Amino acid sequence: PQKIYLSDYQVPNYLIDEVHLTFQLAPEATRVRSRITFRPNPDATSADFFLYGEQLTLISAQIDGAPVTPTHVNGGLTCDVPSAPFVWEAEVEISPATNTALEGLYMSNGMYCTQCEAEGFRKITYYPDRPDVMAVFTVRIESDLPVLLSNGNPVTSGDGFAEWHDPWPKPAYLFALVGGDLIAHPDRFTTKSGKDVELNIYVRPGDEGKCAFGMEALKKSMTWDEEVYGREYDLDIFNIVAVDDFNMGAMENKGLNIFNSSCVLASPETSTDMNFERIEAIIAHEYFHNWTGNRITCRDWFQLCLKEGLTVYRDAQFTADMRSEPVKRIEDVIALRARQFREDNGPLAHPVRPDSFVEINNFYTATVYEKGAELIGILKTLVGDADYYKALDLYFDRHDGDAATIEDWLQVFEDVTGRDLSQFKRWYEQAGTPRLSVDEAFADGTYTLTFSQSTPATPGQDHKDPRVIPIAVGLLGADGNEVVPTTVLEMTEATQSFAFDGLSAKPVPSILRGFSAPVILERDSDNAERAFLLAHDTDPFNKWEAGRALARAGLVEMVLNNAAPDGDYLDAVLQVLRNDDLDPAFRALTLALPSQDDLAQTLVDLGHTPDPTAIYQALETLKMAMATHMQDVLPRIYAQYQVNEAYQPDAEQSGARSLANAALALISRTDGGAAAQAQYDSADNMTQQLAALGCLIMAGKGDAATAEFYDQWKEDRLVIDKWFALQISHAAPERAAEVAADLTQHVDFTMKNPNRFRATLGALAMSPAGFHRADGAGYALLADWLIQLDPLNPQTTARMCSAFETWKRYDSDRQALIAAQLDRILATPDLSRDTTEMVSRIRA
Ligand code: BAL
Ligand code: ZN
Repeated sequence: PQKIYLSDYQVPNYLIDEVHLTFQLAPEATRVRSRITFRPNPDATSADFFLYGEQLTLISAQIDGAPVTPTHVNGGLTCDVPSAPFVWEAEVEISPATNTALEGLYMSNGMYCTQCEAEGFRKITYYPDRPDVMAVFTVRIESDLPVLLSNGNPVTSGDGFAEWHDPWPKPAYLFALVGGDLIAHPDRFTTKSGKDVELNIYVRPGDEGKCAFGMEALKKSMTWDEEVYGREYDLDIFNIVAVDDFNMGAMENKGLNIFNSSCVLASPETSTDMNFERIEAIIAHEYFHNWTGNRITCRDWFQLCLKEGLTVYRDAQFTADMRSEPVKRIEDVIALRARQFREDNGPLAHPVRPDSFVEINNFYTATVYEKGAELIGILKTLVGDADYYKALDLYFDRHDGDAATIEDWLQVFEDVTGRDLSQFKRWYEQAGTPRLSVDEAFADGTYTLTFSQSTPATPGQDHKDPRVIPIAVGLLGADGNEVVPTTVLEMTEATQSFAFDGLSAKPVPSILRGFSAPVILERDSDNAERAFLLAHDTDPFNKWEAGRALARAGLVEMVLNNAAPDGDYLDAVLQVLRNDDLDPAFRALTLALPSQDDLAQTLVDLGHTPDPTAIYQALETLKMAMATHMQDVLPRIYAQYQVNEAYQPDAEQSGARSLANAALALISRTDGGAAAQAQYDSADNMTQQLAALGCLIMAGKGDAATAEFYDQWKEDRLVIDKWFALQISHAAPERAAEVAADLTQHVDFTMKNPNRFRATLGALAMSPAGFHRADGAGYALLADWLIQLDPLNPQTTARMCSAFETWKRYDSDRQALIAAQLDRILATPDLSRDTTEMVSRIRA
């Protein structure tokens, strides 16, 4: 497959002023008529006219009203065109009902919907489908369906048709169309300048009771963006539509956001606290894209992080403001390490701004999104809050209506601050997670920290230059009091020392507070110091981090040397558990152990080959030790943190439930599942019902509840996704592959729904001990299903191949088994470009 390079970027040869589209919807024969006013781009170096188009049947084409016969070429068509502005008209036929790739116009449960990012619009009509070609769209939809939606404001509608006009020029990837028998959950919002906006969440009949939370989240997001970034909404209407079959979480189409139903529908009975938090964040994320993504878009797909990193950063700020800042930071760092560090450390590592790709869909990654967001955080730390917001104001002023680049973004900061950001730019260009090692010295009242940074080679990048790393440090005295509050050290060299004067004794450092940069801190520390920081650090992130480091160290000893659970760890965590002054959500996070995958990577970093079974067993042994060590306190905690008020998915209640459920998980290891059964029987919300079911399965008492759960929820597809995933994630490792295989035979399993596919095969891939079973059954099952899914849905198939990205960590037997599966996938006839690229990169 052909690689595309950032360095080959050329401006478009033709620009567009206006686009008129008419859709006559029919499941297998939708007609799309386009009328596009083109003009030559004065900056272009070529007059060639090329329109992308895939899976289209061209019915007719005209230029300035005269029929033309374009030449079909790979991926589109070319045509002789006038040298002055001209009108292109075409009619094509497409088949939404058979579009299982869920890209372009497709059908989901009788409803028409679209997904055009990144390059789906070319499956709708012939078009210069690239983000730097922006146009004003007018859309007419003809269909008997009661709800017909597109971007922008409604113009007119009548029996069997509706017209929409979007006054804001946009690239084709932000186009959207929906047609269906849908019900609106309506509301209104008044912007700060007094503009009245109609809001709707459209859902299929039966889901209308699950919209209220999403609507509140939308209104909160609109207010927050006005208050924090000064950004107001800019159309008369904002529509959200929930769709069951969707490859991503959601999509920020101008004025018509389309959501995976799992990312918008919520009710206490069917959604967990985590679901609620995630839905709030995704609604905010898509809404915030209206400015960071839509009003200012990307020049080309290499700049994807320009909109995604910034928008993830903004949604994280929003969640921190709505909920708890430290808890959000800890959750984000756990996810960053689990997904992005893992990616950065393996064959799929790529820069936050990649410089080449075969299939852009393969670059909607944790690196582009989450590391991209970390880079915004670094920049904000380096320039300070005031200059950050000044730079953002300038960015919105200067680039409103532009298709911009990372260079444009950095220039704004350079202009506001006078700083040279060329070294910072390396963060966008160099893949890999920097390792930061630390030496310390104390003499004559001066404490010196010496840091060294290095980044391992990544595919295609052997050499790495030092980056600018903001290292937030605080120092504590032996009595636990802070002697130096948080100070940001700006590291720019490969090795650099920083001195703190006037200290009466050697302090205990708290380094990388708030996780001030996405690096791996390599510091020789001992358990006494970790326990000290867990008890005394004033920085909540590093307090949690100390507990995690303590847990990790003990678990490594258990895996490698068959050590007993570390008593110091058990005591330290017990102190945290008992401390009612601490936020319950924070305590729950401290009680949670590093994941199997985290431990596998830790062992690799220490020079060992991880044994997935040994890691699983060490975690089980430690959990049992925690359950017995804390036996006297756990029932008190469990009882104390029951919520007696009506269910609210807010930070306070969900924090209490998370601590109570963490206690329940430990109690269930010693009480035979009695407490979990009681909770299961009385639960009136999904957070408690699902937690109890998980505990029952782990206690070997889950059969009856698993069957009951299915009977109760069999009509609710989102709850049944949870039912599929939980049985696999909580299965004993030796049984996980069989449980997953059995569930693929269940009447409710379908490969056509990405959520269900991920709930089944994705759950297996995310259960390391089960997935990495020594006989390769997990690998074979996943490969079987990826091979079956690929012809239907290449995008989801390709993304799920990342399950294999850690394969080189493991022993030679497992590597051989995985290599055989990767080769089998690659040898599949007609394998998609998406999957071919992913598997080839992993296999390399
Ligand atoms: N732009 C794709 C979905 C999202 O990041 O919001
Ligand atoms: Zn986004």
